[in-house]
Amino acid sequence: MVQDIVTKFKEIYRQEPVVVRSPGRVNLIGEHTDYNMGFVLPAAINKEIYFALAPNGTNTMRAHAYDLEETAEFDLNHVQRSEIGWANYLLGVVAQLQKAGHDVPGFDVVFGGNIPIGAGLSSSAAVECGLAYGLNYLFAYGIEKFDLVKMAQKAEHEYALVMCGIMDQFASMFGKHNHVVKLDCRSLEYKYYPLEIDDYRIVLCDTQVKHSLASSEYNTRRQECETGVAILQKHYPEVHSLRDVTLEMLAQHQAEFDPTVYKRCTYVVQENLRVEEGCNDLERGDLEAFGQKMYASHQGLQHDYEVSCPELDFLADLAKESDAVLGARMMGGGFGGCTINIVKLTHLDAFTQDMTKAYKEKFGIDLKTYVAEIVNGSSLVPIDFSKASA
Ligand code: GAF
Repeated sequence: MVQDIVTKFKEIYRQEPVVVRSPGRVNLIGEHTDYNMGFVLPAAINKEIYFALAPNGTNTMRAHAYDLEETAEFDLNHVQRSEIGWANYLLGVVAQLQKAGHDVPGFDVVFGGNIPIGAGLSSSAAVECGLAYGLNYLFAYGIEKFDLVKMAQKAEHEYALVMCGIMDQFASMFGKHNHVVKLDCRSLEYKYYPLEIDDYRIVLCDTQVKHSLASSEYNTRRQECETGVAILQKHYPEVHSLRDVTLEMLAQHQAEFDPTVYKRCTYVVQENLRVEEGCNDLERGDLEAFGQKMYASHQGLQHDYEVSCPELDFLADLAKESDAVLGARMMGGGFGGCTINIVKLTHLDAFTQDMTKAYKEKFGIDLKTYVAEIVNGSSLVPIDFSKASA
Protein backbone atom coordinates (compact mmCIF):
# COMPACT_ATOMS: atom_id res chain seq x y z
CA MET A 1 0.00 0.00 0.00
CA VAL A 2 2.64 2.49 1.09
CA GLN A 3 4.71 1.85 -2.04
CA ASP A 4 1.62 2.46 -4.18
CA ILE A 5 1.07 5.83 -2.52
CA VAL A 6 4.70 6.84 -3.03
CA THR A 7 4.69 5.68 -6.63
CA LYS A 8 1.54 7.70 -7.29
CA PHE A 9 3.07 10.74 -5.63
CA LYS A 10 6.19 10.53 -7.79
CA GLU A 11 4.11 9.97 -10.91
CA ILE A 12 1.93 13.05 -10.33
CA TYR A 13 4.27 15.46 -8.58
CA ARG A 14 7.67 14.34 -9.85
CA GLN A 15 9.56 14.60 -6.58
CA GLU A 16 10.43 12.45 -3.55
CA PRO A 17 8.10 12.72 -0.56
CA VAL A 18 8.29 12.12 3.15
CA VAL A 19 5.83 9.45 4.21
CA VAL A 20 3.60 9.38 7.28
CA ARG A 21 1.40 6.58 8.62
CA SER A 22 -1.71 7.42 10.60
CA PRO A 23 -3.92 4.71 12.16
CA GLY A 24 -7.63 4.32 12.85
CA ARG A 25 -8.77 3.23 16.31
CA VAL A 26 -10.88 0.90 18.37
CA ASN A 27 -12.35 1.79 21.75
CA LEU A 28 -12.64 -1.04 24.26
CA ILE A 29 -14.99 0.83 26.55
CA GLY A 30 -16.03 4.40 27.35
CA GLU A 31 -18.42 5.49 24.61
CA HIS A 32 -19.83 9.03 24.44
CA THR A 33 -17.86 9.86 27.56
CA ASP A 34 -15.13 11.96 25.90
CA TYR A 35 -17.21 15.10 25.35
CA ASN A 36 -18.56 14.68 28.89
CA MET A 37 -14.97 15.10 30.11
CA GLY A 38 -14.86 11.48 31.26
CA PHE A 39 -12.68 8.47 30.50
CA VAL A 40 -12.10 6.43 27.34
CA LEU A 41 -10.01 3.32 26.61
CA PRO A 42 -9.02 3.33 22.93
CA ALA A 43 -6.12 1.84 20.95
CA ALA A 44 -4.70 2.51 17.48
CA ILE A 45 -5.12 -0.37 15.02
CA ASN A 46 -3.55 -1.71 11.85
CA LYS A 47 -6.09 -0.01 9.61
CA GLU A 48 -4.12 2.97 8.44
CA ILE A 49 -3.84 5.92 6.10
CA TYR A 50 -0.53 6.78 4.45
CA PHE A 51 0.52 10.24 3.35
CA ALA A 52 3.24 11.11 0.88
CA LEU A 53 4.00 14.82 1.02
CA ALA A 54 6.58 17.41 0.01
CA PRO A 55 6.81 21.20 -0.32
CA ASN A 56 6.08 22.47 -3.86
CA GLY A 57 7.37 26.04 -3.80
CA THR A 58 3.94 27.56 -4.54
CA ASN A 59 1.07 28.90 -2.40
CA THR A 60 -1.08 25.94 -3.31
CA MET A 61 -2.00 22.63 -1.69
CA ARG A 62 -2.11 20.07 -4.51
CA ALA A 63 -3.82 16.95 -3.20
CA HIS A 64 -4.67 13.53 -4.56
CA ALA A 65 -7.06 11.16 -2.78
CA TYR A 66 -5.66 7.79 -3.84
CA ASP A 67 -8.68 5.63 -2.99
CA LEU A 68 -11.12 7.95 -4.74
CA GLU A 69 -8.76 8.72 -7.63
CA GLU A 70 -9.53 12.43 -7.29
CA THR A 71 -7.16 15.37 -7.50
CA ALA A 72 -7.74 18.98 -6.43
CA GLU A 73 -5.84 22.20 -5.78
CA PHE A 74 -6.43 24.85 -3.14
CA ASP A 75 -5.05 28.35 -2.68
CA LEU A 76 -3.45 28.44 0.78
CA ASN A 77 -3.86 32.22 0.95
CA HIS A 78 -7.65 31.79 1.16
CA VAL A 79 -8.38 28.58 3.01
CA GLN A 80 -12.08 27.85 3.44
CA ARG A 81 -14.50 24.89 3.49
CA SER A 82 -14.75 23.10 0.19
CA GLU A 83 -17.52 21.40 -1.77
CA ILE A 84 -15.17 18.43 -2.02
CA GLY A 85 -15.87 16.34 1.08
CA TRP A 86 -12.47 14.64 1.51
CA ALA A 87 -10.61 17.93 1.04
CA ASN A 88 -12.20 19.41 4.15
CA TYR A 89 -10.23 17.09 6.43
CA LEU A 90 -7.01 18.44 4.92
CA LEU A 91 -8.11 22.07 4.67
CA GLY A 92 -9.39 21.98 8.25
CA VAL A 93 -5.90 21.07 9.48
CA VAL A 94 -4.22 23.75 7.36
CA ALA A 95 -6.70 26.32 8.71
CA GLN A 96 -5.86 25.36 12.31
CA LEU A 97 -2.13 25.68 11.68
CA GLN A 98 -2.66 29.09 10.14
CA LYS A 99 -4.89 30.16 13.03
CA ALA A 100 -2.13 29.20 15.44
CA GLY A 101 0.17 31.58 13.53
CA HIS A 102 2.12 29.04 11.45
CA ASP A 103 3.06 29.81 7.88
CA VAL A 104 1.90 26.92 5.66
CA PRO A 105 3.84 27.03 2.37
CA GLY A 106 2.51 25.18 -0.69
CA PHE A 107 2.78 21.40 -0.62
CA ASP A 108 1.83 18.30 -2.58
CA VAL A 109 0.11 15.38 -0.93
CA VAL A 110 -1.17 11.93 -1.90
CA PHE A 111 -3.06 9.99 0.77
CA GLY A 112 -4.91 6.70 0.94
CA GLY A 113 -5.22 3.55 2.99
CA ASN A 114 -7.34 0.70 4.22
CA ILE A 115 -9.55 2.19 6.95
CA PRO A 116 -13.10 1.45 5.83
CA ILE A 117 -15.04 4.71 5.59
CA GLY A 118 -18.17 4.97 7.74
CA ALA A 119 -17.23 1.90 9.79
CA GLY A 120 -16.64 3.89 12.97
CA LEU A 121 -12.88 3.26 12.90
CA SER A 122 -12.04 6.97 12.70
CA SER A 123 -10.82 7.34 9.16
CA SER A 124 -11.45 11.09 9.40
CA ALA A 125 -9.35 11.47 12.56
CA ALA A 126 -6.59 9.45 10.89
CA VAL A 127 -6.58 11.83 7.92
CA GLU A 128 -6.52 14.90 10.16
CA CYS A 129 -3.81 13.54 12.44
CA GLY A 130 -1.70 12.25 9.56
CA LEU A 131 -1.65 15.60 7.80
CA ALA A 132 -1.04 17.52 11.03
CA TYR A 133 1.83 15.17 11.90
CA GLY A 134 3.25 15.36 8.37
CA LEU A 135 3.15 19.15 8.05
CA ASN A 136 4.62 19.53 11.54
CA TYR A 137 7.56 17.43 10.39
CA LEU A 138 7.86 18.92 6.91
CA PHE A 139 7.87 22.56 8.03
CA ALA A 140 9.55 21.94 11.41
CA TYR A 141 6.91 23.77 13.46
CA GLY A 142 7.89 21.93 16.63
CA ILE A 143 4.25 21.57 17.74
CA GLU A 144 3.68 19.17 20.67
CA LYS A 145 1.66 16.04 19.88
CA PHE A 146 -1.19 17.07 22.19
CA ASP A 147 -1.54 20.37 20.34
CA LEU A 148 -1.63 18.49 17.04
CA VAL A 149 -4.44 16.36 18.48
CA LYS A 150 -6.41 19.44 19.47
CA MET A 151 -5.89 21.01 16.04
CA ALA A 152 -7.09 17.82 14.37
CA GLN A 153 -10.20 17.82 16.59
CA LYS A 154 -10.90 21.48 15.76
CA ALA A 155 -10.50 20.67 12.07
CA GLU A 156 -13.29 18.10 12.48
CA HIS A 157 -15.52 20.66 14.26
CA GLU A 158 -15.01 23.49 11.82
CA TYR A 159 -14.51 21.77 8.46
CA ALA A 160 -16.38 18.43 8.85
CA LEU A 161 -18.98 20.07 11.13
CA VAL A 162 -19.04 17.16 13.60
CA MET A 163 -18.72 18.27 17.23
CA CYS A 164 -16.65 15.24 18.19
CA GLY A 165 -14.80 14.71 21.46
CA ILE A 166 -11.05 14.19 21.60
CA MET A 167 -10.85 10.39 21.71
CA ASP A 168 -10.37 9.54 18.03
CA GLN A 169 -7.62 12.05 17.30
CA PHE A 170 -5.89 11.22 20.58
CA ALA A 171 -5.89 7.48 19.84
CA SER A 172 -4.60 7.95 16.32
CA MET A 173 -1.68 10.07 17.55
CA PHE A 174 -0.88 8.41 20.91
CA GLY A 175 -1.55 4.73 20.19
CA LYS A 176 1.04 2.26 21.48
CA HIS A 177 1.84 -1.23 20.19
CA ASN A 178 -0.14 -3.88 22.15
CA HIS A 179 -1.47 -1.35 24.66
CA VAL A 180 -4.78 0.35 25.27
CA VAL A 181 -4.68 3.84 26.67
CA LYS A 182 -6.93 5.25 29.33
CA LEU A 183 -7.42 8.95 28.71
CA ASP A 184 -8.89 11.39 31.17
CA CYS A 185 -10.61 13.69 28.67
CA ARG A 186 -10.59 16.59 31.10
CA SER A 187 -7.03 16.69 32.43
CA LEU A 188 -5.68 14.88 29.32
CA GLU A 189 -3.63 12.65 31.63
CA TYR A 190 -3.25 9.20 30.15
CA LYS A 191 -1.98 5.79 31.11
CA TYR A 192 -1.11 2.82 28.91
CA TYR A 193 -2.28 -0.66 29.88
CA PRO A 194 -0.65 -3.68 28.24
CA LEU A 195 -3.33 -5.65 26.46
CA GLU A 196 -2.41 -9.14 27.54
CA ILE A 197 -4.93 -11.19 25.63
CA ASP A 198 -2.70 -13.90 24.20
CA ASP A 199 -5.49 -16.44 23.83
CA TYR A 200 -7.97 -13.91 22.47
CA ARG A 201 -8.22 -11.48 19.57
CA ILE A 202 -10.07 -8.23 19.01
CA VAL A 203 -12.50 -8.85 16.18
CA LEU A 204 -14.48 -6.09 14.50
CA CYS A 205 -17.78 -6.96 12.85
CA ASP A 206 -18.63 -4.27 10.32
CA THR A 207 -22.38 -3.99 9.78
CA GLN A 208 -21.80 -2.19 6.47
CA VAL A 209 -24.55 0.24 7.43
CA LYS A 210 -24.40 3.88 8.45
CA HIS A 211 -27.82 5.28 9.22
CA SER A 212 -28.30 8.92 8.30
CA LEU A 213 -29.17 9.88 11.89
CA ALA A 214 -25.55 9.57 12.92
CA SER A 215 -24.27 13.14 12.96
CA SER A 216 -27.53 14.93 13.87
CA GLU A 217 -28.18 12.56 16.79
CA TYR A 218 -24.56 12.89 17.92
CA ASN A 219 -24.98 16.63 18.32
CA THR A 220 -28.39 16.10 20.00
CA ARG A 221 -26.81 13.77 22.57
CA ARG A 222 -24.25 16.43 23.41
CA GLN A 223 -27.05 18.91 24.01
CA GLU A 224 -29.00 16.47 26.16
CA CYS A 225 -25.95 15.96 28.35
CA GLU A 226 -25.50 19.72 28.67
CA THR A 227 -29.15 20.07 29.69
CA GLY A 228 -28.58 17.52 32.45
CA VAL A 229 -25.50 19.36 33.67
CA ALA A 230 -27.40 22.67 33.77
CA ILE A 231 -30.08 21.13 36.03
CA LEU A 232 -27.53 19.73 38.46
CA GLN A 233 -25.45 22.90 38.51
CA LYS A 234 -28.32 24.65 40.28
CA HIS A 235 -27.75 22.30 43.22
CA TYR A 236 -24.05 21.56 42.87
CA PRO A 237 -22.06 24.54 41.58
CA GLU A 238 -18.96 22.35 41.47
CA VAL A 239 -20.47 20.27 38.64
CA HIS A 240 -19.00 21.29 35.26
CA SER A 241 -19.78 18.19 33.23
CA LEU A 242 -21.32 14.74 33.66
CA ARG A 243 -17.86 13.62 34.74
CA ASP A 244 -18.55 15.35 38.07
CA VAL A 245 -21.94 13.70 38.60
CA THR A 246 -22.76 10.58 40.65
CA LEU A 247 -25.73 8.24 40.30
CA GLU A 248 -26.91 9.44 43.75
CA MET A 249 -26.98 13.07 42.60
CA LEU A 250 -29.03 12.09 39.57
CA ALA A 251 -31.46 10.01 41.60
CA GLN A 252 -31.99 12.78 44.12
CA HIS A 253 -33.07 15.25 41.41
CA GLN A 254 -34.77 12.87 39.02
CA ALA A 255 -38.09 14.73 39.25
CA GLU A 256 -36.52 17.82 37.67
CA PHE A 257 -35.38 15.88 34.60
CA ASP A 258 -37.13 15.14 31.37
CA PRO A 259 -37.10 11.28 31.33
CA THR A 260 -35.03 11.13 28.14
CA VAL A 261 -32.37 13.48 29.48
CA TYR A 262 -32.32 11.46 32.69
CA LYS A 263 -31.63 8.24 30.77
CA ARG A 264 -28.85 9.86 28.78
CA CYS A 265 -27.14 11.20 31.89
CA THR A 266 -27.49 7.91 33.74
CA TYR A 267 -25.81 6.07 30.90
CA VAL A 268 -22.84 8.47 30.81
CA VAL A 269 -22.26 8.31 34.57
CA GLN A 270 -22.45 4.50 34.50
CA GLU A 271 -20.18 4.22 31.49
CA ASN A 272 -17.55 6.38 33.13
CA LEU A 273 -17.58 4.07 36.14
CA ARG A 274 -17.26 1.10 33.81
CA VAL A 275 -14.06 2.50 32.30
CA GLU A 276 -12.50 2.98 35.71
CA GLU A 277 -13.54 -0.46 36.95
CA GLY A 278 -12.63 -2.04 33.60
CA CYS A 279 -9.07 -0.73 33.94
CA ASN A 280 -8.88 -2.40 37.33
CA ASP A 281 -10.04 -5.63 35.67
CA LEU A 282 -7.24 -5.33 33.12
CA GLU A 283 -4.68 -4.74 35.85
CA ARG A 284 -5.88 -7.87 37.66
CA GLY A 285 -5.91 -9.78 34.36
CA ASP A 286 -9.63 -10.43 34.82
CA LEU A 287 -10.74 -10.41 31.19
CA GLU A 288 -14.05 -12.08 31.99
CA ALA A 289 -15.09 -9.21 34.24
CA PHE A 290 -13.94 -6.76 31.57
CA GLY A 291 -16.01 -8.55 28.93
CA GLN A 292 -19.14 -8.33 31.10
CA LYS A 293 -18.67 -4.56 31.23
CA MET A 294 -18.57 -4.45 27.44
CA TYR A 295 -21.97 -6.15 27.31
CA ALA A 296 -23.31 -3.74 29.92
CA SER A 297 -21.96 -0.84 27.89
CA HIS A 298 -23.88 -2.07 24.85
CA GLN A 299 -27.08 -2.37 26.87
CA GLY A 300 -26.72 1.23 27.99
CA LEU A 301 -25.97 2.48 24.50
CA GLN A 302 -28.96 0.56 23.14
CA HIS A 303 -31.61 1.37 25.72
CA ASP A 304 -30.55 4.52 27.57
CA TYR A 305 -28.34 6.47 25.21
CA GLU A 306 -30.24 5.12 22.17
CA VAL A 307 -27.44 5.36 19.63
CA SER A 308 -27.48 1.74 18.49
CA CYS A 309 -29.46 0.21 15.61
CA PRO A 310 -31.00 -3.21 14.84
CA GLU A 311 -27.89 -4.40 12.98
CA LEU A 312 -25.55 -3.61 15.88
CA ASP A 313 -27.95 -5.04 18.47
CA PHE A 314 -28.27 -8.26 16.49
CA LEU A 315 -24.49 -8.71 16.33
CA ALA A 316 -23.94 -7.85 20.01
CA ASP A 317 -26.73 -10.23 21.10
CA LEU A 318 -25.43 -13.04 18.93
CA ALA A 319 -21.89 -12.62 20.25
CA LYS A 320 -23.22 -12.79 23.80
CA GLU A 321 -24.67 -16.23 23.12
CA SER A 322 -21.28 -17.58 22.09
CA ASP A 323 -18.90 -19.24 24.58
CA ALA A 324 -16.03 -18.07 22.40
CA VAL A 325 -16.68 -14.39 23.13
CA LEU A 326 -15.70 -12.62 26.35
CA GLY A 327 -17.38 -9.33 25.56
CA ALA A 328 -18.96 -7.42 22.68
CA ARG A 329 -20.57 -4.06 22.08
CA MET A 330 -21.22 -1.40 19.49
CA MET A 331 -18.34 0.99 19.10
CA GLY A 332 -17.98 4.69 18.27
CA GLY A 333 -20.74 7.22 17.63
CA GLY A 334 -23.34 4.57 16.75
CA PHE A 335 -26.18 4.11 14.20
CA GLY A 336 -23.99 1.69 12.26
CA GLY A 337 -20.32 0.87 11.89
CA CYS A 338 -18.71 -1.95 13.86
CA THR A 339 -19.13 -4.03 16.95
CA ILE A 340 -15.97 -4.84 18.88
CA ASN A 341 -15.65 -8.41 20.16
CA ILE A 342 -13.05 -10.18 22.29
CA VAL A 343 -12.92 -13.66 20.78
CA LYS A 344 -11.03 -16.83 21.71
CA LEU A 345 -8.16 -17.36 19.29
CA THR A 346 -9.07 -21.01 18.79
CA HIS A 347 -12.61 -20.00 17.74
CA LEU A 348 -11.83 -17.14 15.36
CA ASP A 349 -12.86 -18.87 12.17
CA ALA A 350 -16.01 -20.40 13.62
CA PHE A 351 -16.98 -17.05 15.13
CA THR A 352 -16.61 -15.08 11.91
CA GLN A 353 -18.35 -17.78 9.88
CA ASP A 354 -21.30 -17.99 12.26
CA MET A 355 -21.69 -14.23 12.52
CA THR A 356 -21.43 -13.75 8.76
CA LYS A 357 -24.02 -16.45 8.05
CA ALA A 358 -26.52 -15.25 10.62
CA TYR A 359 -26.16 -11.61 9.60
CA LYS A 360 -26.70 -12.44 5.94
CA GLU A 361 -29.81 -14.45 6.81
CA LYS A 362 -31.24 -11.66 8.95
CA PHE A 363 -30.36 -8.54 6.95
CA GLY A 364 -29.27 -9.84 3.54
CA ILE A 365 -25.96 -7.98 3.99
CA ASP A 366 -22.44 -9.41 3.72
CA LEU A 367 -20.78 -8.81 7.07
CA LYS A 368 -17.13 -7.76 7.00
CA THR A 369 -14.88 -8.87 9.84
CA TYR A 370 -11.40 -7.70 10.78
CA VAL A 371 -8.96 -8.98 13.37
CA ALA A 372 -7.49 -5.78 14.81
CA GLU A 373 -3.80 -5.60 15.74
CA ILE A 374 -2.86 -2.85 18.18
CA VAL A 375 -0.19 -0.55 16.73
CA ASN A 376 1.70 2.67 17.42
CA GLY A 377 0.18 6.08 16.69
CA SER A 378 1.08 8.38 13.78
CA SER A 379 4.70 8.08 12.69
CA LEU A 380 7.14 8.67 9.85
CA VAL A 381 7.68 5.72 7.52
CA PRO A 382 11.20 5.08 6.21
CA ILE A 383 10.99 4.54 2.46
CA ASP A 384 13.20 2.65 0.08
CA PHE A 385 12.74 4.86 -2.97
CA SER A 386 14.31 2.35 -5.30
CA LYS A 387 11.11 0.28 -4.97
CA ALA A 388 8.78 3.17 -5.78
CA SER A 389 9.66 4.37 -9.21
CA ALA A 390 7.37 6.55 -11.30
C1 GAF B 1 -17.22 9.50 17.66
C2 GAF B 1 -16.55 10.79 18.14
F1 GAF B 1 -15.73 11.29 17.16
C3 GAF B 1 -15.74 10.57 19.41
O1 GAF B 1 -15.24 11.80 19.88
C4 GAF B 1 -16.61 9.90 20.49
O2 GAF B 1 -17.50 10.81 21.06
C5 GAF B 1 -17.35 8.69 19.92
O3 GAF B 1 -18.04 9.00 18.72
C6 GAF B 1 -18.33 8.12 20.90
O4 GAF B 1 -17.65 7.63 22.00
O5 GAF B 1 -16.26 8.56 17.29
